[in-house]
Amino acid sequence: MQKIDILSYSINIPGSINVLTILLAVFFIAFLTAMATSAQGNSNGKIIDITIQTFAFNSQSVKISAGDTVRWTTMDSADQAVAGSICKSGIIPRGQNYDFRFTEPGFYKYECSIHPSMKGTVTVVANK
Ligand SMILES: [Cu+2]
Repeated sequence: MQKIDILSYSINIPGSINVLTILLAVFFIAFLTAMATSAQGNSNGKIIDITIQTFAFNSQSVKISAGDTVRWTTMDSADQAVAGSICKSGIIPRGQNYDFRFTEPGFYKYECSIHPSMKGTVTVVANK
């Protein structure tokens, strides 16, 4: 009995090692992917959220660093749209968003192309 146990144990070892090796490889690849993604996130700057609610941009004026991304999200039931000199969203339906990454320092005005009384500004300062 004991001999059989030892035999089955020694047979199982290589199988366990293979599974362990595969698991370790999978975790290692996942880890590398996570590291690469986070490094990329840093070089791409922050995400600044602006909600579009009750026909207004909130916040109406934001100050960001070059390389940051502004994300406009529509909360109104009406369609909205962001239109500036360098950013044009097209129609943003409710619950959806539009991302634009500002890479150049400057003062950017924009409005909603559907409701031009909706206005906002983005000030982009140089990334130190
Ligand atoms: Cu609008």
